Amino acid sequence: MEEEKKLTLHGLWISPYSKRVELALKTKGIPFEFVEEDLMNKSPLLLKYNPVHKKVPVLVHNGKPIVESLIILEYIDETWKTGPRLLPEDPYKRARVRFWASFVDQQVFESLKLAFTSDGEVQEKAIKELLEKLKTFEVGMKEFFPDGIASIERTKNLGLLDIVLYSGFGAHKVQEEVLGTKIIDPEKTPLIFSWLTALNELPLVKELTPPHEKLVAVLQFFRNNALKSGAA
Ligand SMILES: N[C@@H](CCC(=O)N[C@@H](CS)C(=O)NCC(=O)O)C(=O)O
Repeated sequence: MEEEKKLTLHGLWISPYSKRVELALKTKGIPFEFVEEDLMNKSPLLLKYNPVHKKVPVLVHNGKPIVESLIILEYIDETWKTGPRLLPEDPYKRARVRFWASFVDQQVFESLKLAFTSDGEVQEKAIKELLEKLKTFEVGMKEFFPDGIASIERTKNLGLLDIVLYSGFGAHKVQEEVLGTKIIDPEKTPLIFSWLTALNELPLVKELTPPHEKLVAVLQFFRNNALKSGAA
Protein backbone atom coordinates (compact mmCIF):
# COMPACT_ATOMS: atom_id res chain seq x y z
CA MET A 1 0.00 0.00 0.00
CA GLU A 2 2.84 2.37 0.98
CA GLU A 3 4.53 1.49 -2.30
CA GLU A 4 1.36 2.49 -4.18
CA LYS A 5 1.36 5.96 -2.62
CA LYS A 6 4.84 6.65 -3.86
CA LEU A 7 5.45 9.46 -6.32
CA THR A 8 8.35 8.78 -8.68
CA LEU A 9 9.83 10.92 -11.43
CA HIS A 10 11.77 9.16 -14.16
CA GLY A 11 13.99 11.85 -15.61
CA LEU A 12 17.42 12.95 -16.66
CA TRP A 13 19.50 15.66 -15.01
CA ILE A 14 20.20 17.46 -18.30
CA SER A 15 16.66 17.21 -19.75
CA PRO A 16 14.79 20.54 -19.87
CA TYR A 17 11.50 18.63 -19.89
CA SER A 18 12.40 16.63 -16.83
CA LYS A 19 13.54 19.86 -15.13
CA ARG A 20 10.04 21.31 -15.61
CA VAL A 21 8.52 18.55 -13.52
CA GLU A 22 11.22 18.73 -10.82
CA LEU A 23 10.65 22.48 -10.54
CA ALA A 24 6.88 22.11 -10.32
CA LEU A 25 7.03 19.43 -7.62
CA LYS A 26 9.59 21.34 -5.58
CA THR A 27 7.71 24.63 -5.95
CA LYS A 28 4.65 22.95 -4.46
CA GLY A 29 6.72 21.14 -1.81
CA ILE A 30 5.60 17.67 -2.96
CA PRO A 31 8.05 14.91 -1.96
CA PHE A 32 9.06 12.50 -4.74
CA GLU A 33 11.71 9.98 -5.65
CA PHE A 34 13.90 10.76 -8.67
CA VAL A 35 15.02 7.92 -10.95
CA GLU A 36 17.81 8.95 -13.32
CA GLU A 37 17.29 7.24 -16.70
CA ASP A 38 19.98 6.32 -19.21
CA LEU A 39 18.60 7.20 -22.62
CA MET A 40 21.26 5.12 -24.39
CA ASN A 41 19.97 2.11 -22.51
CA LYS A 42 16.32 2.76 -21.64
CA SER A 43 15.05 0.91 -18.60
CA PRO A 44 12.23 -1.66 -18.97
CA LEU A 45 10.18 0.54 -16.63
CA LEU A 46 10.57 3.62 -18.85
CA LEU A 47 9.51 1.58 -21.90
CA LYS A 48 6.57 0.14 -19.98
CA TYR A 49 5.40 3.52 -18.68
CA ASN A 50 5.90 5.47 -21.91
CA PRO A 51 5.53 2.92 -24.74
CA VAL A 52 4.43 5.54 -27.29
CA HIS A 53 7.24 8.11 -27.04
CA LYS A 54 9.78 6.19 -24.90
CA LYS A 55 10.93 9.52 -23.45
CA VAL A 56 11.49 11.17 -20.09
CA PRO A 57 9.94 12.63 -18.05
CA VAL A 58 7.43 10.13 -16.71
CA LEU A 59 5.71 10.80 -13.40
CA VAL A 60 4.36 7.70 -11.67
CA HIS A 61 1.63 8.43 -9.11
CA ASN A 62 0.02 5.59 -7.18
CA GLY A 63 1.46 3.18 -9.76
CA LYS A 64 -0.06 5.12 -12.70
CA PRO A 65 2.22 6.79 -15.28
CA ILE A 66 1.67 10.31 -16.65
CA VAL A 67 3.77 11.39 -19.64
CA GLU A 68 4.53 14.58 -21.61
CA SER A 69 5.87 17.38 -19.44
CA LEU A 70 3.11 19.96 -20.05
CA ILE A 71 0.44 17.36 -19.30
CA ILE A 72 2.35 16.31 -16.18
CA LEU A 73 2.47 19.94 -14.97
CA GLU A 74 -1.29 20.27 -15.34
CA TYR A 75 -1.81 16.93 -13.58
CA ILE A 76 0.34 18.13 -10.66
CA ASP A 77 -1.59 21.40 -10.44
CA GLU A 78 -4.97 19.65 -10.49
CA THR A 79 -3.97 16.93 -8.02
CA TRP A 80 -2.14 19.02 -5.39
CA LYS A 81 -4.24 22.14 -4.99
CA THR A 82 -2.27 23.34 -2.00
CA GLY A 83 0.77 25.58 -2.46
CA PRO A 84 1.18 28.00 -5.35
CA ARG A 85 -1.00 27.28 -8.39
CA LEU A 86 0.82 26.77 -11.69
CA LEU A 87 -2.15 27.94 -13.74
CA PRO A 88 -4.53 30.85 -13.01
CA GLU A 89 -8.06 30.10 -11.75
CA ASP A 90 -9.77 32.17 -14.43
CA PRO A 91 -10.58 29.98 -17.50
CA TYR A 92 -9.65 32.69 -20.01
CA LYS A 93 -6.31 33.37 -18.32
CA ARG A 94 -5.66 29.61 -18.17
CA ALA A 95 -6.32 29.38 -21.90
CA ARG A 96 -3.86 32.23 -22.56
CA VAL A 97 -1.16 30.57 -20.43
CA ARG A 98 -1.69 27.26 -22.27
CA PHE A 99 -1.51 29.02 -25.63
CA TRP A 100 1.86 30.65 -24.88
CA ALA A 101 3.28 27.55 -23.19
CA SER A 102 2.47 25.58 -26.32
CA PHE A 103 3.97 28.34 -28.53
CA VAL A 104 7.29 28.15 -26.65
CA ASP A 105 7.20 24.36 -26.45
CA GLN A 106 6.57 23.86 -30.14
CA GLN A 107 7.63 26.93 -32.12
CA VAL A 108 10.49 28.37 -30.08
CA PHE A 109 12.01 25.04 -29.03
CA GLU A 110 11.88 23.79 -32.62
CA SER A 111 14.13 26.64 -33.81
CA LEU A 112 16.38 26.29 -30.75
CA LYS A 113 16.90 22.56 -31.40
CA LEU A 114 17.61 23.20 -35.08
CA ALA A 115 20.16 25.89 -34.18
CA PHE A 116 22.03 23.35 -32.07
CA THR A 117 21.97 20.51 -34.54
CA SER A 118 22.96 22.40 -37.69
CA ASP A 119 25.61 24.72 -39.04
CA GLY A 120 26.12 27.06 -42.01
CA GLU A 121 23.06 28.51 -43.70
CA VAL A 122 20.61 26.17 -41.97
CA GLN A 123 21.88 27.28 -38.58
CA GLU A 124 21.82 30.96 -39.57
CA LYS A 125 18.18 30.65 -40.64
CA ALA A 126 17.28 28.74 -37.45
CA ILE A 127 18.86 31.42 -35.24
CA LYS A 128 17.10 34.19 -37.17
CA GLU A 129 13.76 32.41 -36.74
CA LEU A 130 14.48 31.74 -33.07
CA LEU A 131 15.07 35.46 -32.45
CA GLU A 132 11.88 36.37 -34.33
CA LYS A 133 9.84 33.88 -32.30
CA LEU A 134 11.36 35.15 -29.05
CA LYS A 135 10.35 38.68 -30.09
CA THR A 136 6.79 37.46 -30.72
CA PHE A 137 6.79 35.86 -27.27
CA GLU A 138 8.17 39.08 -25.74
CA VAL A 139 5.35 41.13 -27.27
CA GLY A 140 2.75 38.54 -26.20
CA MET A 141 4.04 38.58 -22.62
CA LYS A 142 3.08 42.26 -22.17
CA GLU A 143 -0.34 40.74 -21.42
CA PHE A 144 1.15 39.25 -18.22
CA PHE A 145 3.78 41.92 -17.49
CA PRO A 146 2.13 45.28 -18.29
CA ASP A 147 5.24 47.17 -17.02
CA GLY A 148 7.36 45.35 -19.60
CA ILE A 149 9.76 44.15 -16.91
CA ALA A 150 9.87 41.15 -14.55
CA SER A 151 11.03 41.11 -10.93
CA ILE A 152 11.93 38.44 -8.38
CA GLU A 153 8.83 39.44 -6.43
CA ARG A 154 6.64 38.64 -9.44
CA THR A 155 8.37 35.35 -10.33
CA LYS A 156 8.91 33.86 -6.89
CA ASN A 157 5.72 31.78 -7.04
CA LEU A 158 6.60 29.91 -10.16
CA GLY A 159 3.78 29.42 -12.65
CA LEU A 160 3.58 27.30 -15.79
CA LEU A 161 5.07 29.97 -18.07
CA ASP A 162 7.95 30.67 -15.69
CA ILE A 163 8.75 26.96 -15.68
CA VAL A 164 8.52 26.56 -19.44
CA LEU A 165 10.66 29.65 -20.10
CA TYR A 166 13.26 28.60 -17.55
CA SER A 167 13.45 25.05 -18.92
CA GLY A 168 14.27 26.38 -22.38
CA PHE A 169 16.39 29.42 -21.67
CA GLY A 170 17.42 29.44 -18.00
CA ALA A 171 20.83 28.38 -19.24
CA HIS A 172 20.92 30.90 -22.11
CA LYS A 173 24.50 31.90 -21.25
CA VAL A 174 25.52 28.27 -21.80
CA GLN A 175 23.65 28.19 -25.11
CA GLU A 176 25.21 31.49 -26.19
CA GLU A 177 28.71 30.21 -25.39
CA VAL A 178 28.19 27.03 -27.43
CA LEU A 179 26.49 28.79 -30.37
CA GLY A 180 28.81 31.80 -30.26
CA THR A 181 25.91 34.23 -30.59
CA LYS A 182 23.54 36.16 -28.33
CA ILE A 183 20.07 34.65 -27.94
CA ILE A 184 18.53 36.51 -25.03
CA ASP A 185 19.50 40.07 -25.83
CA PRO A 186 18.65 42.72 -23.18
CA GLU A 187 18.24 45.27 -26.02
CA LYS A 188 15.99 43.20 -28.29
CA THR A 189 13.97 41.26 -25.72
CA PRO A 190 14.32 43.23 -22.44
CA LEU A 191 11.29 41.63 -20.80
CA ILE A 192 12.50 38.05 -21.41
CA PHE A 193 16.00 39.06 -20.30
CA SER A 194 14.74 40.57 -17.02
CA TRP A 195 12.40 37.61 -16.52
CA LEU A 196 15.18 35.04 -16.90
CA THR A 197 17.50 37.11 -14.69
CA ALA A 198 14.83 37.15 -11.97
CA LEU A 199 14.16 33.41 -12.34
CA ASN A 200 17.86 32.56 -12.13
CA GLU A 201 18.08 34.45 -8.82
CA LEU A 202 15.51 32.20 -7.10
CA PRO A 203 17.11 29.80 -4.57
CA LEU A 204 15.15 26.80 -5.89
CA VAL A 205 16.19 27.52 -9.46
CA LYS A 206 19.83 27.92 -8.41
CA GLU A 207 19.62 24.60 -6.57
CA LEU A 208 18.28 22.81 -9.66
CA THR A 209 20.61 24.38 -12.23
CA PRO A 210 23.74 22.31 -12.97
CA PRO A 211 27.10 24.16 -13.04
CA HIS A 212 27.78 26.30 -16.14
CA GLU A 213 30.92 24.44 -17.25
CA LYS A 214 29.24 21.04 -16.95
CA LEU A 215 26.33 22.24 -19.10
CA VAL A 216 28.65 23.77 -21.71
CA ALA A 217 30.53 20.46 -22.01
CA VAL A 218 27.34 18.38 -22.40
CA LEU A 219 25.73 20.78 -24.87
CA GLN A 220 28.91 20.95 -26.94
CA PHE A 221 29.08 17.14 -26.94
CA PHE A 222 25.42 16.93 -27.99
CA ARG A 223 26.01 19.46 -30.80
CA ASN A 224 29.14 17.69 -32.08
CA ASN A 225 27.35 14.34 -32.14
CA ALA A 226 24.33 15.79 -33.93
CA LEU A 227 26.56 17.42 -36.56
CA LYS A 228 28.55 14.20 -37.04
CA SER A 229 25.41 12.14 -37.53
CA GLY A 230 23.96 14.78 -39.88
CA ALA A 231 20.85 15.38 -37.78
CA ALA A 232 19.95 18.60 -39.59
N1 LIG B 1 7.33 16.42 -25.56
C1 LIG B 1 8.08 15.71 -24.54
C2 LIG B 1 9.56 15.79 -24.89
C3 LIG B 1 10.41 14.93 -23.96
C4 LIG B 1 11.79 14.66 -24.55
O1 LIG B 1 12.10 15.04 -25.70
N2 LIG B 1 12.64 13.98 -23.76
C5 LIG B 1 13.95 13.61 -24.24
C6 LIG B 1 15.03 14.02 -23.23
S1 LIG B 1 15.25 15.77 -23.22
C7 LIG B 1 14.01 12.08 -24.37
O2 LIG B 1 13.58 11.37 -23.49
N3 LIG B 1 14.56 11.59 -25.47
C8 LIG B 1 14.74 10.18 -25.68
C9 LIG B 1 14.56 9.78 -27.10
O3 LIG B 1 14.22 10.64 -27.94
O4 LIG B 1 14.76 8.61 -27.41
C10 LIG B 1 7.77 16.30 -23.17
O5 LIG B 1 7.37 17.48 -23.13
O6 LIG B 1 7.86 15.59 -22.17
